[in-house]
Amino acid sequence: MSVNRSLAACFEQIASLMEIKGENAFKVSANRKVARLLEDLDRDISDIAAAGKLTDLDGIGKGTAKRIEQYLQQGTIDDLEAMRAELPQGLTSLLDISGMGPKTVGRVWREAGVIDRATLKEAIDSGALAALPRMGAKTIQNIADSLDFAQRAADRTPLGKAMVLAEMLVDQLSACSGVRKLDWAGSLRRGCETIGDIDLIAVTDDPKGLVEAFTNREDVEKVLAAGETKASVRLAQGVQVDLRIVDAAVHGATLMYFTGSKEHNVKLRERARSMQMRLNEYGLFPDDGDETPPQQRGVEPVAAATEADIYAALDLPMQPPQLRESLDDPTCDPPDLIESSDILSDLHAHTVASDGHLQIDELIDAARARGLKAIAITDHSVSSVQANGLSIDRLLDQIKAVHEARDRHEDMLVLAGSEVDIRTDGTLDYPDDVLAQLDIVVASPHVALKQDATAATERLLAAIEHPLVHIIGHPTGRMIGRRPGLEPDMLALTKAAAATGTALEINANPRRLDLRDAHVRTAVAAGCLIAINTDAHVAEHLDFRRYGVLTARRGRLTSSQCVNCLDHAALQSWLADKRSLGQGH
Ligand code: DGT
Ligand code: CA
Ligand code: CA
Ligand code: ZN
Repeated sequence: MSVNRSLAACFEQIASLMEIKGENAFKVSANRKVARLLEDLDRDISDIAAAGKLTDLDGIGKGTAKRIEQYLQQGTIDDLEAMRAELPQGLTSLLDISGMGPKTVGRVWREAGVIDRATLKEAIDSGALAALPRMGAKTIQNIADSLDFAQRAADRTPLGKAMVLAEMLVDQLSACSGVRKLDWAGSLRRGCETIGDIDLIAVTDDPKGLVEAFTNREDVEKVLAAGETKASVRLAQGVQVDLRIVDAAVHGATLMYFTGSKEHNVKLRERARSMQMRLNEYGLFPDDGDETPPQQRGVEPVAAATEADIYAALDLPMQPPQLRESLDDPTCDPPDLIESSDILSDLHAHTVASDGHLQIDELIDAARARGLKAIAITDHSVSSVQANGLSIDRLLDQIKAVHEARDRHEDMLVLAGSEVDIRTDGTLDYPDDVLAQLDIVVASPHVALKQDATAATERLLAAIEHPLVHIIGHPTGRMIGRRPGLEPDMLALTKAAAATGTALEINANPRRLDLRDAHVRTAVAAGCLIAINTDAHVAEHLDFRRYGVLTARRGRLTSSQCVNCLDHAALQSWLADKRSLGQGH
């Protein structure tokens, strides 16, 4: 599916280049939407093109379809090449610098000869930027700081890091006097795998006190803005945080607006318009045709206090934040999404026997302390040499040790398992007679993660169809922001998994989140079972569960399709049935 990604990057670039050149905003946003659609698509765009169905996709018109087809045939898009030729190459990298909107980028390019980050730095240092009209010292200092920051924090923040930071901020700021509500919104509330910035929405009796407490924090590296009801800071941890303070009466409208996504907001605004109403961050108002924003004219909103009120007034089902992305239809009733409290087991965790840090009993205690009822001990297999994988003899000893532990912890279901390496050719690392002695088998790819898509599909299909395998662990092996991992045909994998009763894992480690949200959506639609496991190596890793649950919810998973929600009896019969079914294959 790498073609989807490279095409998405092309459309993203078309949008940026048009913006720099100052072209029509509607056309810019149409191209950006195409890029998102391609990113999230769960099928290969070339298959859709081959079937002549490109224009069936929402947001793809004839012109866009032509560009896609040209890219698929020639590997380039003429329009994009022409735009690129008109602009210096490094210009787009300036857009990632806060304070450098496309207009400014266009301007410093034309008026000061800035063509990339290096020449921007030069123009700042030489005073060339200061010599431009309407370019104050403060603006330039801001750009200089942002440039510095951008170089340090080139990437978006992983969900796991942003969530921990946001929790700390909410905890500490909630203690300020007068604070009645404090929530995070934005991509973090939607559970996206990476976060651009953290958005906080507060209701307080003392706005001034809260802004002060927020901007005076020790970990604030720079205050970007501080007003009466909003402030933005950059934390030393490399993340920007926006805080907005609102009246309790409009809390729902503001929370909803800043939760986004932008695309979801646009759909809701259109819905409001079709019902002769107007929706903004202050509420849902009757549309009286007056151009001045209704909240400034004292117009009473139809709904504003809670998100539920606004959805109801729009005659829409309440949408959970994780289903507010561009692919989600706000008019559809959301499924009863899985919650953390539905999860009863963790079926992939490591001990000191391989590369974990816990003894078997410590791992069981840590799982119990987190409310789990079952835990599978799944250390690495023989060929994972760096991870101290178990030889067959050591594995047999480990099975014995786990079964002894099981007898010491009668309240918990303790399963003797293994995380068996799926070798490059799809075969497993232990012989079948050894695998058959395990209560549970998680099979995962660890090496050859740059394998081509066809080989990757065959490799994973072989593991899925293996009668002794229960779960495919981190199926693609990707690491967010570090390596893309395998790019198998997910539709084929999920169909095979559904047919054989094999579960595909959402590895909840926030550096992995593998399956990713779009893959989960494919898997849920195919009807295959999903596991949400933490792959814990220390006790705290068991808390990664929530990131897996957010990803699952973004993929529309309900508890009925998740093996971790089975009680002891149901889990044991799935483990046994899976094998007896497989034998007859
Ligand atoms: P991020 O921070 O890049 O991970 O993604 P978000 O979704 O948190 O985006 P952010 O922080 O720029 O803005 C928060 C939300 O505010 C966003 O999801 C939707 C809303 N929003 C911001 N700008 C616009 C806009 O221009 N139009 C609309 N309709 N909504 C916007
Ligand atoms: Ca944000
Ligand atoms: Ca923001
Ligand atoms: Zn593992």
